[in-house]
Amino acid sequence: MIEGFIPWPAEAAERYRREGYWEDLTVTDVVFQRCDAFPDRTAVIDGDRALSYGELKQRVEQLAAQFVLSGIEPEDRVVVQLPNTIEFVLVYLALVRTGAIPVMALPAHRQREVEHFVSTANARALITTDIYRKFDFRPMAEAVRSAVPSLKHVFILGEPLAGQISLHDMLQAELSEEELTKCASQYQTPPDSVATMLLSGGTTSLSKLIPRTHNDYVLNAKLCGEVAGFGPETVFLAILPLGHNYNLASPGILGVFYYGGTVVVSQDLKTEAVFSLVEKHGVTVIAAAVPLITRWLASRDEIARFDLSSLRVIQNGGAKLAPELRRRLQSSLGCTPQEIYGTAEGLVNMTRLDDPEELILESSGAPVCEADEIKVLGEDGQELPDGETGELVVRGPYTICGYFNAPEKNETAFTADGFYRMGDAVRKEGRYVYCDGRKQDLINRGGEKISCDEIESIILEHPKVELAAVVAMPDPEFGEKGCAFVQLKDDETLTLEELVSFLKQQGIASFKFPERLEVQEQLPLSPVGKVLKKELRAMVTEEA
Ligand code: DBH
Repeated sequence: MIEGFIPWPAEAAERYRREGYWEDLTVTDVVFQRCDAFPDRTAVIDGDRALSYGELKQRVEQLAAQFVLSGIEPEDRVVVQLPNTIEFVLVYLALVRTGAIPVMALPAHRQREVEHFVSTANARALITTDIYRKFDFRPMAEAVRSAVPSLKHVFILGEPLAGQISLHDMLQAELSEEELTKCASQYQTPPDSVATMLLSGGTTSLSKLIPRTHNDYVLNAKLCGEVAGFGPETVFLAILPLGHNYNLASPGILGVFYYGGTVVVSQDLKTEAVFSLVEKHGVTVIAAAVPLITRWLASRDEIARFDLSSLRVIQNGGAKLAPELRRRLQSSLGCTPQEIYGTAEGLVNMTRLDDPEELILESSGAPVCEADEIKVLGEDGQELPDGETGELVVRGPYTICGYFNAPEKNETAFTADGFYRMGDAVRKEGRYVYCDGRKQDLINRGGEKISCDEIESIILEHPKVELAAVVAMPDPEFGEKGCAFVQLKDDETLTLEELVSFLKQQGIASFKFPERLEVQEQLPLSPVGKVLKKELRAMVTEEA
């Protein structure tokens, strides 16, 4: 067991095994079972390229061996930052197959963030791409390598720089069965060991690492896939970043593989591109989020040109979709909306496809597992009755018992009896939860959670800034965007452009940049000197 990982208490683990939630299979065990059962079915489509399940297994086995030959060992952490491609799928499964632990960064992350992931995970390798969306990741990878001594290997999808390893070359290599078997003898994948590390939604400053075991992640994918109605005829379109828990396993690509369906991966979010893929491949379900759905509903005429007869379900994750928009998905696109309210730390709530209308339109769903214990707590930490709003907490067979290597954070992130605090204000009616808002100081920008604290501390590094507060402002498309309030040093001025260019230099993802700046003579303070964010939030909300 790697140091810094907190397993379930022995009694809980024993129960989850006894009751069949944990099957002692690894993530690649279950994927390979499907590969062996239906080798000719299509597993993944990416543009003009496709892999059958049989080919998927072969390619994963080849690449896994290449990783071992490059010096990657079981339990090594490997930060993966790749766009939605077939290679993403191969790299992810190949690492997991060997017992190395992929740490799922996003293509939007920049140096400051990647460096944080590499150093917190104590990662041995980084796998990224050459140029994506006009950004060159190769020099960034080198800068991270110079800053973090644990980082030995940099693998590049595309053209590597000197000293970097070409993923393409590794994917071309063909080892014999004998050589593959020899490499496989070095794999170590106990099912209760860590299979993957996900990133927390930046609730307090920089993201924490979320260790997910094989047993719990397989269960996560299996149950979410079941509630999504996945089967061999499923054609799932993945356009949001695959490194997010939502598209990776909730139900995501692992949920599809569990049931032998087909995944179409794409990086193109343009409405026309999305719906031409739906038509071309007979997509049955899309994993979407509020900004995309808002755009689709606003461009129904454009969409109507495509044959959407295959499309059954549009999933919404990341932030709550307004009931009226869910209704419009039914009436204009003829789809069932499926609300997915989950967290990378574990618990996933989903509406059921055959739920009564009221639940489908209004609720945030119910836990996917009967063994998920959920409670709503009041300010005093006592459980509240149904219908009253408080904080949702959870314990269960696929919810973590601690962040990786973060003892201080773990003190506050869990209750004394080991329930994880979701950080959202919800109320509950039986097993169904209803999201009412936020408890934590973050911005939910169309599903991407931005920590206000993280951005404030960077803005405070600006030489002209005396005091800063970042708050959520309402946005018709994204739900929320960030607005920065600053108090400047004497006689200084600051524009939004200047602020953004400063943040860019600091190497953070652009989705975190505030999209409005308010310079104030004096920020409102409480008697103890805390910025009164409530007032600032009220101010931007009123103006919007
Ligand atoms: O927002 C999320 O983190 C999220 C959304 C939907 C998630 O982790 C999930 C489903 O599993």
